[in-house]
Amino acid sequence: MSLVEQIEQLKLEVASTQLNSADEVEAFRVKYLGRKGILNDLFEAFKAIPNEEKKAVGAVMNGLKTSVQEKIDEGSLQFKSNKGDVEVPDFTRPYGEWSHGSRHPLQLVREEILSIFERMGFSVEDGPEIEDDWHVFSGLNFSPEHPARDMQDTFFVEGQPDTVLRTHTSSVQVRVMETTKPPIRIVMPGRVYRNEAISSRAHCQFHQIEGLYIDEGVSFADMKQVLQMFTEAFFGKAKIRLRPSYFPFTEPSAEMDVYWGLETPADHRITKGTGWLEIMGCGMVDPNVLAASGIDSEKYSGFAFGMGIERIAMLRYGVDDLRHFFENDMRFLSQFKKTI
Ligand code: 2NL
Repeated sequence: MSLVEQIEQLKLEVASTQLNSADEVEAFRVKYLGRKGILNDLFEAFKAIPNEEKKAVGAVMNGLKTSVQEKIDEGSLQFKSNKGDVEVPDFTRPYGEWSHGSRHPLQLVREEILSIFERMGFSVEDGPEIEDDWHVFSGLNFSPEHPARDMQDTFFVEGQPDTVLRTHTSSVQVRVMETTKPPIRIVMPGRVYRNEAISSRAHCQFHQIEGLYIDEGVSFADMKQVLQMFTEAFFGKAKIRLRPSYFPFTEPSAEMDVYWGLETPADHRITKGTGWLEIMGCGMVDPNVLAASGIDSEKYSGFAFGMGIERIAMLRYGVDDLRHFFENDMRFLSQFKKTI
């Protein structure tokens, strides 16, 4: 029998072999591929044949080797060895690298502010961002020619002159006043829109928290006390001052400053050398605003306030550029990770 015939014979044998256990697979492997196995014998014989026949014989030999290997692969897949070398996972082990996300700094600040007011008896209200003129302007004592109604300042829904993106969250407070009998004690967080076409970098979205407190006999002194308690709870700074100001929806109106101090160079920079920082606007709700929502302004009075969350977050975390809040750069955001 020639070498080629011998190999062809072996191929048939391999093809008809049935491997029925892991042991049989291993025995088969040793028989064919072992150090003293059939393929090594054939290789020895191969060395002796004339050079001009080597190419043809080599090809048939390779064919045999491939079918042997296939048989072994097939068998070992079917009869996986389980002689204790399979590691059984310990399901009670704690998961190793659990990477938690982080909450957005604006969200952290928002939650902290809300929880301070909730502890003082305020409840949180929510409302639509797409509003009508009444809830954003007219119901809040804005005169028909007030500049905030200008296309330059407010986004209008195309073709619908009565539909705007709210420019402050007071619109929700109007909705609550229309449907609720005092006492009203609410805080209203949310996104607001301004059409600030000053530069391509200008931001058109901001976040605000506004508050409203209406009851019989609510005074300016009550407002001052509530805002002072808030400032102390949030910033840990107790000294505030109120400066006269103007808003269409409050009378009298004021800006509230907190005494930040002048200890570090940064304090000098952010307070422009004064030590004082403006935190929010506030005032006694204008009787016209109460009346517009059907609240008896002879019987009830109230105060309201509003602050920008971005500004407060910049102060809290020492962020020097508003754009960090909107770019979603992981190097910025991951600094607000809390460990659980
Ligand atoms: C600011 C100033 C303020 C209000 C918001 C308000 C709401 C109602 C009635 C009266 Cl329903 N007033 N809100 C009052 C004073 C100031 O915000 O600088 N915000 C960023």
